[in-house]
Amino acid sequence: MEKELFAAVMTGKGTGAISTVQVFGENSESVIKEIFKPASEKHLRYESGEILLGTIHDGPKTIDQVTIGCEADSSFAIHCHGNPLVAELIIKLLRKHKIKILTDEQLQIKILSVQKQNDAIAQEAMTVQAQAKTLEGTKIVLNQVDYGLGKEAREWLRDIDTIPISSFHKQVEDILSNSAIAKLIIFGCKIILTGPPNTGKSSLLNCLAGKQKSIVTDISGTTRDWVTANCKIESMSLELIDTAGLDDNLLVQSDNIDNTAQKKSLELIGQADLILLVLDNSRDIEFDYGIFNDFTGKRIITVLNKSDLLPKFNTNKLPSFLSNYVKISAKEQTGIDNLISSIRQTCNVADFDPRSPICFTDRQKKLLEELKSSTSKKKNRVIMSKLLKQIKD
Ligand SMILES: Nc1nc2c(ncn2[C@@H]2O[C@H](COP(=O)(O)OP(=O)(O)OP(=O)(O)O)[C@@H](O)[C@H]2O)c(=O)[nH]1
Ligand SMILES: [Mg+2]
Repeated sequence: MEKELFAAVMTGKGTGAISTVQVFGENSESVIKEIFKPASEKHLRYESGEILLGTIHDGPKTIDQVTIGCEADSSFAIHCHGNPLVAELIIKLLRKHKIKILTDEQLQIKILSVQKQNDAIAQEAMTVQAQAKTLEGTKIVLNQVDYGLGKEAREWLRDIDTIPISSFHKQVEDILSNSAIAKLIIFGCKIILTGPPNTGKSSLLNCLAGKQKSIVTDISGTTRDWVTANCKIESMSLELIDTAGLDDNLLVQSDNIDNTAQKKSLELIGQADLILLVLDNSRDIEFDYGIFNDFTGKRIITVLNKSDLLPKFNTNKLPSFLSNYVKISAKEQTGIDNLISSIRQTCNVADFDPRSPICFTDRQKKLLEELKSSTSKKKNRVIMSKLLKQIKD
């Protein structure tokens, strides 16, 4: 039976200095030999670790001068010039040779499932990438195999005798804090819209979700049940939750529907990744910010809505943990771009490098926590090996 071969452009869509086209599958060597003309036959070996210089050609026509990295187990990386047209011509040529063209993520998964059966991080990456809410999230997870966490753990094992334990601990701490950011990109970010009644929370949800999801009226206390909407903003998948306006008078009242809605609002605030506190910029109201005292460690943005009207709100009254504010008008849809960039900055996702080492499963997190509190070299070696190989206790 004929063996299937696969290829993908592994580099980004734009023009760069070089592009990489990866060819993978049993017999890929024979196709490479057909399309590649080496610069010299001397010492020519298509073996793992070799780098070959030459040209790719389609019959008599030369496509580009390239280097080819021979990687383990039937995998070749063709590094050509960065103009996307060159990579496109190579892909076209590979298609002629009955090679199936995949996206870079699809090819990475194919390679992981064949080559990395004993690699615990690779196996976990294959499962988790399918659950990722954004393409950026998929990339972060897949990058942890050859770069990120996998690379870090392999280097730790290599350097364990020369690097002081305190330096491992620092690196583990960085990984754990980066993981909290990556989690928002991979699994999505839960954002709660809260604030006093009638400030425009439902209007803001409709504005961000780009559709009428929540009922908007000028009657205070319109939203009683919570309404959710999902939307994608750049690299983030947001779950927006609109809640009943927070009213401290209602909270102290005995059990009724409003009181229940108020309590539910507080519960949802506790579960959110980010709180948007929506206030009315056109009114000078008294509001008990003490309600948020329990949530001061959380990411909070104060949204001063109705900025299309005459400003009456005094921002000096905001306690310091609420002083990160953005002025918008949900009605006129102004200031929304500023709000979005504030969301990305507050969540630290704006400049997140997808190759940063992170953990993305409970197993990895548990092992890193163990590593952080261990001062024994012997124990650390075992933990690091477990991280890479899924060794049972
Ligand atoms: N001028 C102006 N009016 C707005 C703006 N945003 C909302 N409104 C109006 O304010 C009123 C309340 O809006 P909602 O979105 O229902 O407010 P809410 O915070 O969800 O209210 P509750 O659910 O009752 O807590 C409505 O009449 C909206 O049209 C805005 O940016 N500018
Ligand atoms: Mg509402």
